[in-house]
Amino acid sequence: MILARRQLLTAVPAGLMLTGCDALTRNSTAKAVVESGEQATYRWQRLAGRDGLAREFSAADISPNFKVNGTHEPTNPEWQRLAAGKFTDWRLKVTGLVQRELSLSLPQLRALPQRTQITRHDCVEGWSAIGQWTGPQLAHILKASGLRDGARYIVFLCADDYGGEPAKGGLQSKSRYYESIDLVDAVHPQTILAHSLNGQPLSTGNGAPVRLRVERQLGYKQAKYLMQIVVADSLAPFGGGKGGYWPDRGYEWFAGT
Ligand SMILES: Nc1nc2c(c(=O)[nH]1)N[C@H]1C(S)=C(S)[C@@H](COP(=O)(O)O)O[C@H]1N2
Ligand SMILES: [Mo]
Repeated sequence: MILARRQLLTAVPAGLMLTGCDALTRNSTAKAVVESGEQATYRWQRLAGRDGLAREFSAADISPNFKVNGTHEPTNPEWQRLAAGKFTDWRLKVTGLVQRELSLSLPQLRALPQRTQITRHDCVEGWSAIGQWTGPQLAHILKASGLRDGARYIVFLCADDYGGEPAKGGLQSKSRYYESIDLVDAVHPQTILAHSLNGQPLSTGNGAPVRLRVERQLGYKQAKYLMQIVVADSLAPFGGGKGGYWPDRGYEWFAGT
């Protein structure tokens, strides 16, 4: 199944691999093929592999340079102010269908049990990088907040406004980056809120101070510059309603690898 998915991605003619995360969506045939692959992968993971782990690598496999993609540095004044203060005032808010709202500082996130994992990040643009990520499991945070009836999705709100590129379908305006996952991925052991890459605090480019790692999905799901987590029963109220910045522009919401 995993191989079939990769073959679908690599089967797209090189000429379609232009720039940005839109390469696949420029061709409707390629899009249809990829969409059927996405749905098959979603069903496969949900029915057969709920707890299946993404492959983990050894320290020797770590890429010397983890490419920065998408936003390189948020221009949002609030994020700029927090960065200038070394993120001591940064708080991750956890709101929505929770029993207790949370507001977590970096030291609080670091005080939770930590998971370190060396995984491969695959971007739809056609590049990959292997990195070692460290942070608390999202499951621990959701255990602390509790979930209320109706909770179905975890939505991640980021600090950056990313500009839509004219060639893409769907919404084109500059808008806030966000992403979302279902509860199966939310409680998966490899779903962490990473504050470190290769043993160092996240660089600005790689998503400081904290980013999502949801290792069984593609690069665009790995939301950087996290500000808030919302537990929701529907994706309709967020952004363009499709569950993420790139899903609003034609990408699959479930981006299984
Ligand atoms: N907030 C935010 N998260 C983001 C992006 C972004 O532009 N803004 N780009 C996505 C894409 S397409 C990829 S491939 C990865 C890139 O992460 P990196 O810069 O650490 O390589 O982040 C994803 N998460
Ligand atoms: Mo990407």
